[in-house]
Amino acid sequence: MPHNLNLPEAFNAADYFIDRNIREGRADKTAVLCEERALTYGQLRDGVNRFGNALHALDIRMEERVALLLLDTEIYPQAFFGAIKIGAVPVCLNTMNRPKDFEYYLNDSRARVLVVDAPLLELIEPIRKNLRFVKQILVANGDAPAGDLNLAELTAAQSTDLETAPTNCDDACFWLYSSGSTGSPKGTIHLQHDMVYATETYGKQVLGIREDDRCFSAAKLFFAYGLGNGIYFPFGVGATAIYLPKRPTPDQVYATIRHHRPTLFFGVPTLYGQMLEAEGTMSSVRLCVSAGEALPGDYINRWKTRFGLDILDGIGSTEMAHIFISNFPGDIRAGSSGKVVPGYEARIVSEDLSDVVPGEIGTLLVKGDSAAACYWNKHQKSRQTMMGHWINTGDKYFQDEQGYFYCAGRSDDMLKVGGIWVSPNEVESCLIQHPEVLECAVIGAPDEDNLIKPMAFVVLKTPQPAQEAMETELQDFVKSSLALYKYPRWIRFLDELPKTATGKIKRFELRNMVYDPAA
Ligand code: 3UK
Repeated sequence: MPHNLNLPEAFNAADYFIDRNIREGRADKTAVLCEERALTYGQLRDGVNRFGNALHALDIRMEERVALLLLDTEIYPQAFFGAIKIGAVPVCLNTMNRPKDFEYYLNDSRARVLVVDAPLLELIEPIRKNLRFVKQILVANGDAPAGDLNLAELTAAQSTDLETAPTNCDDACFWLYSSGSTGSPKGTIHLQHDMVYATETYGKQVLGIREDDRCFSAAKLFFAYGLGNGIYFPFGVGATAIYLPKRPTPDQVYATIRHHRPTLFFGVPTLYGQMLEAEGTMSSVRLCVSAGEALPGDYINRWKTRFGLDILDGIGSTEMAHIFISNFPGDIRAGSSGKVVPGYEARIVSEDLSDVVPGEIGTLLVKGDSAAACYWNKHQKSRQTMMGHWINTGDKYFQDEQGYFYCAGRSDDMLKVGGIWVSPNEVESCLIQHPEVLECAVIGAPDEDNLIKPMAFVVLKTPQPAQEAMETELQDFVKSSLALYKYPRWIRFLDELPKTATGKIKRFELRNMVYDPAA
């Protein structure tokens, strides 16, 4: 057995996270709260089974992909585990992306079914004719156009009995797309046992998650982070999940907390920053978690002063499914990512893969059985990242003498913006398409709270006196073709970009201009 969970070879994650709760007597316990709606574990199981039967009716087989483009509602876990229960493989898609991104995900994954929330259907219409493998679109939470099927009508006609597919504990279970600095996003293949491993390690041993917890993740379910917080941690212990379908503004988040009274709260650093500026209560919450990018230490202190609550910062990744290095309750170092989560191992290595000494910066490698098997159809990238048992995070880290890990940037140019990847390359390729742009370069620059946002350096074909108007025009240009969070928050116009003798842009000089304005 490659992992130490003692799972049987014949294992299906939907049986573990859904049916087991029924066998253990939780049929009448609340599994999901969403706005004014509540679903018991019994109702959740029925919904999962109906969805699985609906896929059977559409002739979906084991191993085929089922793409989910869904808001955070009670439909999400039903579709996710309904697919898994029949051995099909849900692919969770980021709802903030643009139509051409979805064309890529759907054709790359070869998903045969797409389940889309009615308000998101407009993201699919422009590329519908380019979808080479999707044979049926199911519309959730609203009307379906001719040719598509209404999910509620389809599932209402199905039985609530469904046999679990005979999957192996090492079968593919779900995919998430992860972006890289160059090339296309990578379909990251997670196995049936991965969610169990993350629950047993981070979920139980860091969060101490219990049956009476109520989990509210402002980070959406389509992120690896939100998927654990809102689906497999709560269902792994028979707890209750709280979903917010709307955009997680501080007001929406505080209102949800007041209404549904979570005990565990999960957010990204930018949200904590916004919540510190807004009115609200956290009175029901026992513990807060931050991940996605480094949490400014100042937020931890201000949060503690205002609410008397700790925020646990921890680093996780799509490839590892969830958090593998974290601060612990009662053991928090503001500004650090904390210590290794039991069940994982971490190394910081130099270029020759030898371990560095404490204080020295190196590349962070991590080992643990929630690691993805590989990337779909990306052999070289899989080889570079999945190094046997060790996964290369691409992060630069150092460890202090006490064993706390500190983030020190990336080994590629990738940026984390509001906890989500932005590839400077992608923003540059977009900007260069503007007729006035001769050359450009994008780097990360700190905002007033020291959180990173994209900044562009642009050389115009003809110098413009009205730079502010041009800045707005270029920002709008990026916003119109890329996901909103990717646009450059600042644009600086230069006469030329600093380059090496071989013509490569000297990004470090651009960074110096930002961090040391005198340079
Ligand atoms: C960075 C952090 C400093 C780091 C994620 C929790 O973020 C998640 O997954 P992604 O694949 O990105 C992974 C990368 O993000 N990062 C994440 N957390 C931190 N850097 N401090 C942190 N606390 O570069 C990492 O390699 O989007 C987070 C759980 C599951 C996740 N997938």
